Parts: sequence; structure tokens; C-alpha cells
Amino acid sequence: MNKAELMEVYYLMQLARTFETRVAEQYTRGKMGGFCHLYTGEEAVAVGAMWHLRDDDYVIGSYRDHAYYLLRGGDPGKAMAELFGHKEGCCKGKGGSMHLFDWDINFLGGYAIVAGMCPLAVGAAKSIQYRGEDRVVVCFFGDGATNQGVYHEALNMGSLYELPIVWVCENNHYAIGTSVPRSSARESLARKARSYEMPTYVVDGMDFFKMQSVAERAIADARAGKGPSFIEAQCYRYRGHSMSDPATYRSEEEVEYWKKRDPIPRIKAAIKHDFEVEEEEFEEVDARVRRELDEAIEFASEGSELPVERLYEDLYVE
Ligand SMILES: Cc1ncc(C[n+]2csc(CCOP(=O)(O)OP(=O)(O)O)c2C)c(N)n1
Ligand SMILES: [Mg+2]
Repeated sequence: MNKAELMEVYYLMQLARTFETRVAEQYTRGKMGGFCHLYTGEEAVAVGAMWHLRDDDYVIGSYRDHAYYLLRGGDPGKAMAELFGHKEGCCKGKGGSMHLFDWDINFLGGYAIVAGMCPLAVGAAKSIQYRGEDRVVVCFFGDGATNQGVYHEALNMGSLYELPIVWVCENNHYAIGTSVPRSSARESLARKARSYEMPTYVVDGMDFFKMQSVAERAIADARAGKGPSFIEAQCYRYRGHSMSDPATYRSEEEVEYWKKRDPIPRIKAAIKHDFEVEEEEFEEVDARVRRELDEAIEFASEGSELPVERLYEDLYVE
């Protein structure tokens, strides 16, 4: 990768992280209602998994969805307005934090039902196959999703019909407060997926380079008609499950262990290792992110709620 590409990776990681910091700040000020789940710590998973996607590929994921939307090229202002419940949001304020969606950027949405995105990914991939297109679906879900019945139905059908899906399991080791060994009879989620006859990978999800290289292969296979692949990305969420979770079920040592593997300083160190980059260049990127998010908050704050009469619009697609 050249320097410009690597600086773009750094920008995307900082955008995803700083967006969450600003959301937390606005949430505590009472600017948003409902549940709110932050992606902080997991940035390299999404940036890496999506790096090799084309604009016409589909992305679908869980309620921890702010980063997916932004990385697809979604407008931070429209995302923030959606969280504020304002009509200027990407779903006119009807979805909120967990249900961002934008057809124009092929982001098929965040879903609050654990594993609910998996059968939808199968449907999207089946439509691609039916139309003879060479598009790909990247589907993000958590470790908790792998214990759901519909998850197994979806993986089975994906493999049976050789659909163009990249399953990305964000193994952050917890489903709310329940750790993987306490909830999954088989601890290796990749081994669990292997019974559906597809290539499976276990990756350091805190490392952009490892994520993107595995995703590159999985995306190429899906595009070439070779069917789905499964990526288990080992990662960690730095904050509680949602804004209301103090995360007392995790030790400080454990959190520290993962923070030492933070993907952002790692990408920065990698860039500095390969290219001569002054600290100011990183600061310029940080300032650009701050500016964009200041504008996003201003845009969201100036918005307003949709009148209640319009609540029942947009339920069905024409
Ligand atoms: C079908 C279903 N059961 C339970 C819940 C409640 N719930 C919301 S998030 C969650 C944990 C999911 O954890 P995981 O899949 O590991 O994703 P993470 O939050 O770690 O990203 C649960 C049990 C739900 N939303 N849907
Ligand atoms: Mg989890």
C-alpha cells in the first residue's frame, strides 16, 4: 500500500473512533434516546473487512453500526441527526442508533435482533446470484449471534447455494456480560462455522493489515463465484455493551491487555515505519476529523423531529 492509501486508513479509523467519542458526549448530554452501542476498539475489523469492497457491494451488520455506515461513505451529519431522532437523519430519525440504513451507499442496515442480519445477507446474496451479478455481501455480527438458530440456517443456506457472502464474526468475547466459554459449547467460532463447508479464518481483528489481507481473499472468492467464507476477527470493545453498561464483569487487566493492542497506534507505527511522515501530518488528519464531526453535530442540532403524521410513511417500498 502506498502512503496516501495508508493515510486514508488512518483517517477512516480515526473517523470511526472519534465519531463514537462524540456520540458518547452527546448521549450523556441527553441529546439522544434509546439504546446506543459503540464500536470503540473494533475499528480495524470494519476498516479491514471493507477496504477491498466496491461501491456496489452490500454491507449489513448489527446494532453496533455507526462505523459500518461511515465507512461505506455515509454522511456523518446524517448519522448524527439520525441518532438525535431528527428528520435530517439517514432514516428520517425513525431508526436511531441501532437502525442506520442507506440504500444509496448499499448499506443494508444495522439490525437489533441478534443474528437477524444473517438471513437478510442470504437474501441479498441470493438476489445477486439470481441476477448474475458479481457483487458481494459483507455481513458483520457478534460472537453472541453464533448461538442463534437462524444463524445456523443462514450459514447452511449460504454454503448450500454457494452465495457471495463474507461472514465477519466480531469475536469481542462477550455478548452483553456473557463470555464466549459460558455461552458457546464450542469455543472456537471458526471451528463451529467450518461444519458448513467453507474456508474459515481466525484473524487478529486489532490489526488492519491482517484483517484486510484475509478479507481480500474472501471477497475475491465470493466475487469469483466460489461461495462464502467465514472470518473470525478476534477483537475487543473498550466500552460496555451499550451506553448503560458499566461493564463490571471484565477485569481491568483484561481491558488493559486489549488496549495495548489498540489498532490506531498500530497503524500509525506501521505508516511511520514504511514512510517518512511527520507527526503534523497525523495531526492534520485528526483536525480534519474533529472539524467534520463538529459540523455533523451542528447539522444534527439544527434539525428537528418529523411530524407524527409521517410516522407510518416508509413502511413499504413502492
Ligand atoms: C434475538 C435476540 N436475543 C437477545 C437480544 C438481546 N441482546 C442484545 S445485544 C445482545 C448481545 C449480542 O452479543 P454479540 O452478538 O456478541 O455482539 P456484540 O454486542 O458483542 O457486538 C443480546 C443478547 C436481542 N437483541 N436479540
Ligand atoms: Mg460480542
